[in-house]
Amino acid sequence: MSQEQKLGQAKTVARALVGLLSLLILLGGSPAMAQFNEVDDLAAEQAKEKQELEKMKQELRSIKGEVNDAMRSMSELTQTMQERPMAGAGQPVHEVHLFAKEKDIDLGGGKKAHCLTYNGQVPGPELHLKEGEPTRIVLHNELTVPTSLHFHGLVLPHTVDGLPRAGTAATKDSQPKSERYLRPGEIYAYQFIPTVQASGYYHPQVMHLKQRDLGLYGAIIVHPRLNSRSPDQELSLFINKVTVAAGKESGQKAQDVLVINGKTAPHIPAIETSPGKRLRLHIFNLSDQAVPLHLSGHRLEVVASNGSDPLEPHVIRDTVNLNPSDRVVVDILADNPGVWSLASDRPNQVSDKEGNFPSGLAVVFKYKVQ
Ligand SMILES: [Cu+2]
Repeated sequence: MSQEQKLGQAKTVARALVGLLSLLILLGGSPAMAQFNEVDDLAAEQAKEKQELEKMKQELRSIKGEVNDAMRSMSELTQTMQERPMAGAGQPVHEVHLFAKEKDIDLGGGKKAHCLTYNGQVPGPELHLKEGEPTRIVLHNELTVPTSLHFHGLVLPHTVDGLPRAGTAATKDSQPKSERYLRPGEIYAYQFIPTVQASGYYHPQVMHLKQRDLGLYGAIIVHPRLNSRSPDQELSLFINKVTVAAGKESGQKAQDVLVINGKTAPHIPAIETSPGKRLRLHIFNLSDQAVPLHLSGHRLEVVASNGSDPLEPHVIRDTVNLNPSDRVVVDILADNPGVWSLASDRPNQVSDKEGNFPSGLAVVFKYKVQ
């Protein structure tokens, strides 16, 4: 074959190949291109997988972070709980001074009674303590007789509650029995860390209970450290019976008068609230009568009764019955504006012997005018 012939043949073969290639391209790409595409797809897939892997790693890292946070919170909580018995160390001390002294108290409507008081008021100051808070209550005896102090409803060491008693520092066993307590003019400090939430009241210990009847009492409330639902308003109500002595000059007859916080109706200050508020009342019955206490227009949510743990679910009542010495904690949702009454349901407890109404156990419960 000549050189030209060979060239012509090669051209023909090349043309045929080009034709075949064109056909293959038309049919969906050359095998070589197909291979290239596969490689591209694989690379893209690998890149995608890599991205997803990175994303998963990131998610894992964030989960790990969350787990670490949770672990940290758990260990902090455990530490706090382990530290509980030692709570209060290094904290400032909550100090309160109580002065036991005699005073004439106006029960309202000209009725006066000679009372024993803490700080010149009946009831004594309302004390608000916190779980774990170091507390010092200093009692100054300005009475003419010995006294003592008991924290009713609080769980305290024997070495604190009801002191002073025989054998303690402030007293001597050689002293006559009546002299063993906090003598007139003496001062005694009660130091403790409350560890359990409580709605209690302080008063002289059992040896001196007559002093309580004469006015020596006041609320002592221990608030929990973690409060899930705190009220907007909180107040304590002490129901008691006070004997008013006959007055030669005034012509006043001796009589028993039922009082709430040292006042008889209609002279008891009204409880004032606003729509939407949640009120918490700590109610103590120190009288010798059973009192069915009813609030009109509202319902009472009984939160605790006689030192119970907070009752869950709360019991709803429109009347709470308080036997002598009973104490209850009730919440009220102020959702019915108007002027209402919180009063005993027994007629003889809301009027006096002459039939005058209201007298005794009735408090106005009203909404502030806005
Ligand atoms: Cu008591």
